[in-house]
Amino acid sequence: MKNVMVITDNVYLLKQFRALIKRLDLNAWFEFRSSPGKADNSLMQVHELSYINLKEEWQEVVQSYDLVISIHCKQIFPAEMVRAVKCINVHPGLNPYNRGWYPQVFSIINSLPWGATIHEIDEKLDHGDIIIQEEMELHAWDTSLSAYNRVLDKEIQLLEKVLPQIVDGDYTTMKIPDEGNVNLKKDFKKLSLLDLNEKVTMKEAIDRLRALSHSGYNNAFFRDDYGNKVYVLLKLKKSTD
Ligand code: 0FX
Repeated sequence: MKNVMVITDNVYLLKQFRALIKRLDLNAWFEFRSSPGKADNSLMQVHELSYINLKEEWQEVVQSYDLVISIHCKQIFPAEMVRAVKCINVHPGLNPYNRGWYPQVFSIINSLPWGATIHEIDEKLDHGDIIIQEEMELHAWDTSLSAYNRVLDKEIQLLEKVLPQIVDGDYTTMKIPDEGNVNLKKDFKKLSLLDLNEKVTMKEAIDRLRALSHSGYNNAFFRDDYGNKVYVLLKLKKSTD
């Protein structure tokens, strides 16, 4: 029986993952944790997850677990920890393209391939050897939100295919072909301020706005003549005829 720690800060994926392991009936015991201050705390309390601070507690993890799975865990895994225990990441992007934050946002803007990847964690962000990945299409009518909703389900589908092998330590991997590119939270923040005098094509404008349209978040904004901050959210609809 393997001891597996699953760290997630995403309530939807937590629910889907719990349902998945029930279906798969694996020879493993799963302990679930989330990150202090990173997850939606009220929702995580409903799901009875306690926190783990990896910087402070990684040695205990190494001693007690055979495998650690990050399913949108917001903490960077300490290098000492990833060297000492097998760590796997479930990522909403197609490594090595747009590694890091919010891959669908950046792929809408820079047209680099996008999808979902499950990979071993090494010392660099979204960089380790790939266990499985699948490219997904971004439609002209996608916003950040519509693409994001699709990739969450793809991550679970990929987990369904490889989780038994991951638990058994019986899988093959593929090296990333090159370093690709990385986006950080500050790169996302930089996209949010719209310069009303910037000259761009209509495609560039629509892509920037739809990439920043994620209902529930105020992302893209401009300042009016009085200094008011005005948020912009784009709504797109594919014709049915
Ligand atoms: O947890 P997560 O879904 O994913 C992020 C990274 O994109 C991912 O590469 C990393 N492995 C993981 C640990 O963290 O991110 P989130 O729940 O903070 O946000 C989900 C989506 O919501 C994001 O793709 C874009 C959108 N969003 C989020 C924030 C915080 C916005 O549009 N604006 C925001 O301010």
